[in-house]
Amino acid sequence: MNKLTKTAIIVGDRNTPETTNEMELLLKTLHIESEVIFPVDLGKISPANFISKGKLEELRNLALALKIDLIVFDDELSYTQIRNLTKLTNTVIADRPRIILDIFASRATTKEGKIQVELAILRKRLPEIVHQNKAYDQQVGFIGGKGPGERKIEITRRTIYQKIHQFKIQLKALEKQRKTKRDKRLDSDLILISIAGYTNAGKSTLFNALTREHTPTDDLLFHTLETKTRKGFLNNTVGSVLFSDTVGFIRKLPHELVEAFKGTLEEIQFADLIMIVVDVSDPDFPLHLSTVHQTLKDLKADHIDSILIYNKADLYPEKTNFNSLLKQHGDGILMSALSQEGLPELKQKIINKIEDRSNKKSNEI
Ligand SMILES: Nc1nc2c(ncn2[C@@H]2O[C@H](COP(=O)(O)OP(=O)(O)OP(=O)(O)O)[C@@H](O)[C@H]2O)c(=O)[nH]1
Ligand SMILES: [Mg+2]
Repeated sequence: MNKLTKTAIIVGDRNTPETTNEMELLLKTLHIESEVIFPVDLGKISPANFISKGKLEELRNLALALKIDLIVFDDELSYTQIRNLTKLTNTVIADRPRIILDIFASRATTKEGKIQVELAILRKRLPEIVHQNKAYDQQVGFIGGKGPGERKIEITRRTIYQKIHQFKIQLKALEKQRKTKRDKRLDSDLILISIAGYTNAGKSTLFNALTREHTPTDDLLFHTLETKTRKGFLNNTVGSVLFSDTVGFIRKLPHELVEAFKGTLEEIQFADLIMIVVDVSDPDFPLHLSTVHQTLKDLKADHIDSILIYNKADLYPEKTNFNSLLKQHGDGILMSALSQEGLPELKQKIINKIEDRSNKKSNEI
C-alpha cells in the first residue's frame, strides 16, 4: 500500500533550492508527496498574496490541472497571505512553520512534548484570532452594536489566552521536575555529554551505539523530540558518563516552537561537552553545520567544548578528501554511527577531553 496519501506543490525560493529539497523530506515525513516544485523569486514579496499576480494565476492553474491536495510555501506566510491564497487558489495552503509544527505534533510522545507542541500551535493561531477580531471590530463600528459573532470570537480568544496560560503553568511544573533531576545529576558528579546536530544526522543512532539503548531511529526528519539521557561506559579509568540525545535543529525553525521548546532545548547549556553530529554524505552539510553553530549560539551553549563528528562516513564517497574537509570545516572524527566504524576513536577522543579537564581542574587546586 502506498503510504504517501496526499500530494502537494512546493512553492520555494528560486535562489535556495536546498531548502526546497529539504521541504520535500519534511512533507514525506507527513506522508505527503511533492508533485511539483514551483520556484519563485522571493526578492519581491507581495504583502497580500506573497507572490505576483501572474505567478499566482500560473500556480492556480497548475493546482487545478494536477488535482493536488495542498500548496506548501517554503517560507513563513502571514495570516492575511494564507487567507488570500486559500481563496484565490481554492486549495489548502500551508507554510513552512505549519509543516514543522504538524511534524512535531505527530511526533510528540511525552507529556511535556505534547504540551510544548500545543502551546506552539496556539501561539501560531493567535494572529488568526486577532485578525478575525479586527475585521469584526470594523463591522461593529459601522453597524454600531455588538453582534453575537463578535462575542464568540472574543470567547475563543479568551479561551486561547487561558489555555496558553495553563500550558505555561504546566510546563513550569515539568521544568521544576527536570531541574530536580539535573541537580541530582550535578550532585552525582557524572560528566554530561550532549549529542547535538541537524535533524536526521544520526544523533539517536550514535546515542544507541554509546549507551546500548534502543531509541527509535528513522530516515525521517524530527524523529526525536525529547531529550533522553543514559549512562554509557567509556573505559576503566574514566568509567561511565551520561549521554544526552536531543531534538534536531533545522533552518527556519518556527519561532513559536523555539519559544515552546525552550526548556528542552536549553538543557544543552548544562552539558560538559557537546558532540556535534553532521551527515557528511549530505552535500548540504556545510549549511547544516552553520545552522547548528548558530542555534548553539542562540541557546548560549557555544562556549562549551565540543567534538565535531562527520557521520555516515560509509556513504561519503571521497574519503581521500577528508583532510581538506577538516581544513575547511574544522577538526573532527570521520565515523559511521550505524556500522560503528570509528566509534573507538571517538571514545578515545572523549576520554582525552575528560582527562584534560580533570588535569586542568587539579592544576587549579
Ligand atoms: N548509512 C548510514 N546511515 C546512518 C548512519 N547513522 C545514522 N544513519 C541513518 O540515518 C537515519 C537517521 O538517523 P537517526 O539516528 O534517527 O538521526 P537523528 O539525528 O536522531 O534524527 P532526528 O531525531 O530525526 O533529528 C536513520 O535511517 C539511520 O539508520 C551512518 O553512520 N551511516
Ligand atoms: Mg533522533
